[in-house]
Amino acid sequence: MRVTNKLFQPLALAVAVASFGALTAHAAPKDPDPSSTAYEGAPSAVEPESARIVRSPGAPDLTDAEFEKAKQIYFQRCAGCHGVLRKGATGKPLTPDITQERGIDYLKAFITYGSPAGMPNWGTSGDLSEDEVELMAKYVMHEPPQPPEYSLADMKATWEVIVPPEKRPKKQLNDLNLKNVFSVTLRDAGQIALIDGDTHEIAKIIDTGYAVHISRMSASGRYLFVIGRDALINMVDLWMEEPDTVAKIKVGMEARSVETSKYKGYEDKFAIAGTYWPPQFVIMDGETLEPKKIVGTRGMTVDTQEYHPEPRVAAIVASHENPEFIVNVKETGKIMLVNYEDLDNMDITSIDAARFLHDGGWDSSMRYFMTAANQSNKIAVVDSKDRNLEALVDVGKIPHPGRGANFVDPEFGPVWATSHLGDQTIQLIGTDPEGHPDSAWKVVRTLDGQGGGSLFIKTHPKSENLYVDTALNPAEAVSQSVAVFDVNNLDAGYEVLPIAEWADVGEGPKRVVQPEYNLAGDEVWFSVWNAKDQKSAIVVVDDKTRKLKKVIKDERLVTPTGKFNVYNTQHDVY
Ligand code: DHE
Repeated sequence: MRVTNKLFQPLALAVAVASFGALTAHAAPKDPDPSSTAYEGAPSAVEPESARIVRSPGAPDLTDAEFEKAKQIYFQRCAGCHGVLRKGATGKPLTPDITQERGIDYLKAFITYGSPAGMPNWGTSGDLSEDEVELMAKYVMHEPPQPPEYSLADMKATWEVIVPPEKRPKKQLNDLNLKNVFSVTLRDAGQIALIDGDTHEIAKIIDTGYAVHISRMSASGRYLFVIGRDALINMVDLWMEEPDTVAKIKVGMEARSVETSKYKGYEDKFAIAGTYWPPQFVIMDGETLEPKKIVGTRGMTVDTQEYHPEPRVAAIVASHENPEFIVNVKETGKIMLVNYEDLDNMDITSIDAARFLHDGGWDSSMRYFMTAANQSNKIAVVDSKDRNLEALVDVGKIPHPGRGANFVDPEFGPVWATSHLGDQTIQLIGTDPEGHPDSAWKVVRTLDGQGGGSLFIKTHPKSENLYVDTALNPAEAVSQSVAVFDVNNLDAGYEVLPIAEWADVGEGPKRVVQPEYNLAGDEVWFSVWNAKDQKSAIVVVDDKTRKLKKVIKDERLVTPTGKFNVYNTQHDVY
């Protein structure tokens, strides 16, 4: 099987690389980690037409039509790893000083055959024709075309308050048990589903941005914020008779993260969104999304201290200890503590962590922010109270915790755990410097899971189970099931739950992704993520018995991925 289905872009490569094993006619590169390549290699939401062509001395000339075609291919296939400006991210830098020195034949061979370090074999896989390989080799010898910037005026031009605050309900007008509602990402439909956690019924489908990504809750639990990869934010009022979008804004060309202020006295006051392009974040009014303050993230890297023109904004969390947002700046490796008390005299503390900051979450005390510097194979620990770096912990290959999982290890006390994209391990880091000083900020235990390609890990304060997905593992049996450990008996190993089999949705990749608990902590929900034109489902597991409780099937559930329980997201319970 070769997947060329554009509707299923982010996974196409993982599936394709995995299936090369069976197709011996194709010489697949010895990619040690196909899952992570596929994950990072998703298409960029930046519109190629918007990027200005720069013809460069020393590079083979291209016609305007060739430039346009190359830009399309680049933004679709390459920008996810090499960056919009080709300064290097997961993939190597491809600036003309480097590419012109390598020369056209070298570049053609590289694009055709790939590399053991993870560059896909675009030519031999048949994804790019010989002409396209040559075109891309010539294209990368020119200066990277730069997409436009995005200013306050640009944002304001897209900003819409659909229902102004004074016209919104004064109390909840529907009879949903809001604390147990789930906002479910319907990725390729550009929608979210609000699912009633008590009845397992879809309460409402709401249109959102393109390739919608995550949901976050306001501190009061009333407003739901949803961001698409196209940087469109929808603010949904859950108190309305029929919850719906009350404000929206496009904050850039490509984005992944949104959050709202949670510090005492600032509940629902501000929202923040970070963008991949342009590299910046914006602070907005928490009730209307009016953009207030844009801050650029371009600057020097933490290690070599060289200028990076495109440091993307990854995870953002709201501090509970100070009136601050904590912002991961991916390519420079800096964590910014952004104080929102006085936006005209803004106080920003920049913490040097490690490059390629990505996702993360709080420890159980909600004082320490634990975040993955994924390609550096480290977890950075930020003390949000003292406002500094507490530790940098070496972990396995490409940690990917989501928000991580907090529980009490029988031997080492409170721990926060991460799984990995690049290996099969789950690692537990001690998080209690007062009560268990010997374990603090150390990997105290390493568990073996089903395999690499793990994206998310989850438990709940009321549960004794720790669930680990392996959504991007190349082996079907592994990507379609999850491992579950008993947190009181970790040495006993794991049980495998065949989630996709339980869903019984028929053909397709059916990747099982992102465990999420309900309010009571007695059910855990999994997405069975199929292609857009195939059947997907949500599988609800009884946490006590680890048995199937319910399969939520509905033709409106197109490509479900992330699920965000209102209460758990509002209170950072994980
Ligand atoms: Fe995500 C969180 C970036 C691909 C599902 N993802 C995040 C965060 C970042 C990020 C920075 C943390 C946000 C925060 O906490 O503020 N994701 C990226 C990418 O750059 C990447 C690798 C490639 C891309 O081009 O987008 C990517 N992500 C994916 C997927 O393919 C996933 C699996 C399916 C999908 O819906 O697109 C996916 N990402 C998620 C989910 C979360 C997330 C479900 C939130 C997890 C949570 O529990 O909080």
